[in-house]
Amino acid sequence: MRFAHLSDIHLGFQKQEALQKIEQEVFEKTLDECILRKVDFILIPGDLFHSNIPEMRVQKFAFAKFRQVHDAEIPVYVVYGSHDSSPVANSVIDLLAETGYITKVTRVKESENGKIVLDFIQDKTGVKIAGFSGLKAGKDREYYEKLDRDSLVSEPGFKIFLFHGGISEVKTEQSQKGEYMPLSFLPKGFSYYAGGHMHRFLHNEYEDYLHVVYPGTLFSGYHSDLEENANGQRRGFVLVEFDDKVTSVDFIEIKKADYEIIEIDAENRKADSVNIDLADKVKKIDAAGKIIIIKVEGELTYGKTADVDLSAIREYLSQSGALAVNINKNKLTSREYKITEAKGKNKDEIETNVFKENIGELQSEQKELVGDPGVLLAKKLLKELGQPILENEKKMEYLQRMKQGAFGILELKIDDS
Ligand SMILES: [Mn+2]
Repeated sequence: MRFAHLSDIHLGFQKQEALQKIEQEVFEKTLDECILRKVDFILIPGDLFHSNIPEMRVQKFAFAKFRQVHDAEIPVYVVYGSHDSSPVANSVIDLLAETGYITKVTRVKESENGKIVLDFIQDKTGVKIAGFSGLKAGKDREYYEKLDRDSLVSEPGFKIFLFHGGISEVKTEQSQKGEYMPLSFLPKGFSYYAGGHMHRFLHNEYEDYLHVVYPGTLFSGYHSDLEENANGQRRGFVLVEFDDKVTSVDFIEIKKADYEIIEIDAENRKADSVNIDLADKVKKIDAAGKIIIIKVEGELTYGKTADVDLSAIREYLSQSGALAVNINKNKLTSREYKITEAKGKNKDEIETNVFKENIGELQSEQKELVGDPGVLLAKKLLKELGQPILENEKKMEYLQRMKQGAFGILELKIDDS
């Protein structure tokens, strides 16, 4: 018998059309592989979708695919991840569960002494499955602390535990940031621990926890995943063969795109020299049909970060037939103009000091933009733009309101044509 384990697909994450296409294709190809290999069931421990309500385009292709899996009589067992759950609203996961295409694993009974008792689901193969969803920010720990592990440990048979979250013991230096929980939070003695959340494939074995496995993302759920793809990180799902215990755990690679990555170290350089270097490196690669990742980091000695001009590079690359261009200059700073940290007793004072220090580094002939008037103006703008969207307000209306407010403060007329 065999089962497939996939996670962190983050359907709906991609914004560029070419990348959306790949996101869809790797998902479909993976489930096609599951059908082709006649797996007995599929496990998805979270972040199947990037948000609890992804756009209709995404829901449509996901439903179509899960219908095929359902028609092939392959059950799909799911727990929520941190991305596709919502503490207050329904999730597309719930719709898929209502149609019967997937089964939500977490069956919680709260016992009298405040312990959380989990029930098992039994698959037609006889395998017993229990699991815990990933929740947002800090809630996980609270629930795991209340988890009644004894009842889970004492259950006989081939058992699988589904979970979504990082484990301190499997964490490496390259692991993503965030919260990690101790391995001991998981119930001991299961045959397989199907993890989600870690975006790279990991298969670890411990004394009381055989086979703690994370398949990693299928394509990408963070921008850094694309960077890792470009640097050769394999992506795919996990195929597990078993009888009364696990007999093999194989990583099945699902390859979809070709990449080129250009990394520029801008440390101690001038913006102009970085631009020349970039143009040079971009001309040397064959961009056709590939995803191009550009990463510029370091501290410039001269020129603003905006002087590192990537729009021309983007234009050149798309004309050379690049499939998509992903640019990251989050870690690019400039000595000439750098946001300095400012202290203060309260929010208002900190804001004033941040603006004072940073505006102090600027020169402008427009007197209202510098000095004390500049600080006042910046604070007014910040207050205006800090307003949240109103309940029942449409996004377009909100954007319009923000624009009017901000332009009003700047005493600029807006062209609404
Ligand atoms: Mn994820």
